[in-house]
Amino acid sequence: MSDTTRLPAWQALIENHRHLKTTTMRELFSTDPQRFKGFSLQLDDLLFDFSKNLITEKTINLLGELADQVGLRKRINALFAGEKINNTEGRAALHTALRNRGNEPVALNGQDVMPQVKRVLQQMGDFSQQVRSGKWRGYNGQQITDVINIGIGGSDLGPLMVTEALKPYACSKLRSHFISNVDASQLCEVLKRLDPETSLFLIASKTFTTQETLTNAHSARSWFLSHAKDEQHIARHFVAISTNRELVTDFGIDPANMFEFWEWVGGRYSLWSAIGLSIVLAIGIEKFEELLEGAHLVDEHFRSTPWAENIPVMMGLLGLWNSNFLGAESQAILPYDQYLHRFPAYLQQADMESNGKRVTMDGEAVNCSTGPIIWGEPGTNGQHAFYQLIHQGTRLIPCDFLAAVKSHNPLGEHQEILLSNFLAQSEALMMGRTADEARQEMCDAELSPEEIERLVAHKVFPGNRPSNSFLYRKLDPKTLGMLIALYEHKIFVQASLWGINPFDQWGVELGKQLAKKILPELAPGAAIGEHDSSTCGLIERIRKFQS
Ligand code: G6Q
Repeated sequence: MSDTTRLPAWQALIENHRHLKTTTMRELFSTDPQRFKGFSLQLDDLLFDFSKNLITEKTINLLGELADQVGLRKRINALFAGEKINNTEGRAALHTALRNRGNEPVALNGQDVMPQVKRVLQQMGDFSQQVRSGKWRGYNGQQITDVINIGIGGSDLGPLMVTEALKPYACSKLRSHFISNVDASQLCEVLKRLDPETSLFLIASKTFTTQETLTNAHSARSWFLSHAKDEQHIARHFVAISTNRELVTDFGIDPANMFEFWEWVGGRYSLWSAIGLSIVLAIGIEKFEELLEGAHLVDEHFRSTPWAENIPVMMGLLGLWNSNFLGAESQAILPYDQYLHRFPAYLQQADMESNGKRVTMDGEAVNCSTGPIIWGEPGTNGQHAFYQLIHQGTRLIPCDFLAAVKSHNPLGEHQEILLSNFLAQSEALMMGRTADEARQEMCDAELSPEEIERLVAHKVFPGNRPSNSFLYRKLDPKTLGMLIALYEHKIFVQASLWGINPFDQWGVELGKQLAKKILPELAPGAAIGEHDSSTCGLIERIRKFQS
């Protein structure tokens, strides 16, 4: 794996950046009235405007050359071809097969995976139809009213985010709940509101070994049995989503109630698989298929479109430009769409677990910063909280703004107010406000000359701060599928540019191992093992308060 920072295009980008440092986006916009046209792309109902970045056509060409020089086309082909691109785990990453809506086969080790993908999708559709229609009943003959997904990480964040985002399409007779944290407070608060006779638990775990999920699943099972009394009733109230048939059976779930997926589906890329069962129960199989169609549309776009017209490729390249050349350390995700309120948290895992790596696929140290810190909150709330730092702080924070033109809840002027704020923020970040403009404004407000000079530095906005805008007609399942797939591929593009493996997550292992070692030490009277003095001190304090 060659060092990306030594490639000719990287060196040329350094030069390009040196040149661009002497200009501003404000100037670039004023000298080119066609800038929006040149730096925006359209796919179906979605518009991607990246004109508010510090780039010229030359930058875009050089970024495209960088993509060529790292062999991005080959990487994309390998992804779709089911090659074992997750080299540290010896696995393919074939989430694109889960949303393959065409008729073409998808081969993995010479075998078409599509028949099994379609079979599970059919099983999800049949099951959800039974539950939603009231045919599937609890042990006392009552209809199911509450669906509780128990899972964590990739087995929680995706389905939770999508279920929230597509609430307008949800069945009003079924309430959705998501339990992830091993902190019992989350489970107990939900159980308080449930009736065991009408509750359906989905135990979502790829491995079926995850400590948090199994602890929550066992507690839910005990709670259920304390009411139902008979283990036979479990079959009507617990189903599993997993790759591990044996452990599912050991837990007491009938394998007939197991929804299968496969090792080639990474946890954080799994909402398209049986892990999406909670979504199907909420919105029905037809709407779920529309979500898959949106993602498939982006897959086709991603694998066949030239770099300069390829939205996820441009997202990846611009992110790299902002991080590695302009020095940005984070990336804010700012949906002006309340239904997307879990989107930043979902992307936090998708991006940070994928690209939070410091060695290349060959184990060599990387020579530049990799995955950005992803964070964000819906607008307009964030404007009254942290935007101050984005506008006038010392750090450069590229922002992704997302908005739907049409609201699911048209009410008075709400949507126009929301959209005017969406537009104003990216304009303000790009334009800023000069000292002269600030002076003029204060002069118009009849402030004294002394007061104006005292305040002017505080009223200046540096501007020249980059952002992308995503504008779509309405947040429907297809559009959501497109948005998620765009970000998934953006992450893949960046991993390819940096030469890292986005599909493993060894970084989560060490803490897990230590927690297993510490757990028995928290028992009364148990010996405390060898730790640093801070950890020992904390353990002793816990034990003191426990007693
Ligand atoms: C995602 C990660 C991780 C995983 C959880 C849950 O890519 O691998 O977040 O999804 O640790 O794992 P299980 O589904 O196996 O319980």
